[in-house]
Amino acid sequence: MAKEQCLVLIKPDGLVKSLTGDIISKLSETELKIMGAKIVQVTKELAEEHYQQLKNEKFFDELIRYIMGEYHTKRVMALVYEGENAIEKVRRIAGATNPEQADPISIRGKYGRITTSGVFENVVHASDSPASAEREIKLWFRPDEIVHTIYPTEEKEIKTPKLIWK
Ligand code: IDP
Ligand code: MG
Repeated sequence: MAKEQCLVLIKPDGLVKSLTGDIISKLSETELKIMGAKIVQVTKELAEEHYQQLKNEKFFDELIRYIMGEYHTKRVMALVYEGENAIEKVRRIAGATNPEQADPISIRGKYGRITTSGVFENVVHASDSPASAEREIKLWFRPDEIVHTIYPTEEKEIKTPKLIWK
């Protein structure tokens, strides 16, 4: 089995409930390596791009509000995990999409809930295939934010104003 990557997001409900430590500890059982990690304030553009495949679902607008942090805190933790069978290992520990159907000892089973308005607050996101992992990692991370080059890169001269310390 070849080395695989998996994008993990700790969603805003996970951050507001201070579950980041528990989630990262639980995921360490996989013995996968973390290759990148950061806290992100999710824009509408990023949210819609991330969940592009679900844009025709009736829950899409609420899902976008949820991942942007409108219900909790405007922060998401994004992590890149790498290792053999990474996607299956992470998704097994994450649990089923519907937190009420998730194994009670999985992350979603333990900490997730469905709100009365029907939002699946399921605490984490995990890529579901190598192709979606590649698409998602490239969406959430720049090449220099990951400790080694997973996907081919190129050097390009880009002149844009950059925020620096004053
Ligand atoms: P996954 O996160 O287990 O891969 P997807 O089908 O890719 O599941 O759905 C992405 C996210 O959309 C879910 O994690 C959940 O937050 C939300 N979602 C999926 N299905 C439903 C639903 O039936 N009702 C409300 N939210 C849903
Ligand atoms: Mg998915």
